Amino acid sequence: MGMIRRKLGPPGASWGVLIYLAALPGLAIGAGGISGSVHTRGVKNPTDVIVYVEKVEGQFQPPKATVPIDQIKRTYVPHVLAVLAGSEVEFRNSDNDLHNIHARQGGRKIFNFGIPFQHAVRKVLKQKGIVTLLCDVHPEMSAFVVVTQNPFFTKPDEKGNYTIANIPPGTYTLKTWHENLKPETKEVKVSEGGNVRADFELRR
Ligand SMILES: [Cu+2]
Repeated sequence: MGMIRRKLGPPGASWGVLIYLAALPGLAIGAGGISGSVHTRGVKNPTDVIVYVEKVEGQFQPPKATVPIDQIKRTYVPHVLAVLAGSEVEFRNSDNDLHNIHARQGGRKIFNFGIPFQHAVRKVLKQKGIVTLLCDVHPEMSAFVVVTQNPFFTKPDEKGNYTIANIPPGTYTLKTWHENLKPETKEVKVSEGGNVRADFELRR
C-alpha cells in the first residue's frame, strides 16, 4: 500500500483524540477504512480475489520497491497480483527452465520476453486494467495482474476477510475481480476515522 499525504485535521481537536486516532493501527488521522468478507462460490481460494476502489481523486506515487512475481515449478507465484499503475514488477524465474513472459492487456500484447533460468526482468506496468501473463513454453502457466488507479486495493485472507485502510473520506465504487467469478460492485461512503463494511458473495 502506498502512503498518501494529507493535511492534519482542524486545530482545536484535542490531543487526546489525536493520540487515540494515531494509535489505531493502519489508520491515518482523517482517513477511514473499508472492511468485510468475500465468499466465493465454486472456487477454492478467496485469496485470488482482488478488492479495490475503482477511482480516488488525486495522483498516487507508485512504490519505490519493485513488486515481485516468481515462477516456481512452472507456476506463477502469486497467481494473482494487484499493483498501482506505474509500479515496477520484477518477473523472476526460480526454475532451472527457460520461461517467457507473454503479457496481454485489453486484447493486445504489451510485451513478450524470455527469462533465462535463475534470472529476473523488470517492467513498469503503466496502464490500469487486467494484465494476463502467459508462458508460450508452458501453456499450463497463467497469472493475472490487476493494475489499479490508486493504492486502495487488497486480497482477502484465507477466510475471505479483508481490510483497506487509510482511505480519504468520500463516496467510492468498490469492486471485485477474479478470473472465474463475476465482478461485483458496491457503493461505499468512507467517513473520517470511520470504518464501513462491505461484504461480497461472488458467483460464476
Ligand atoms: Cu514457462
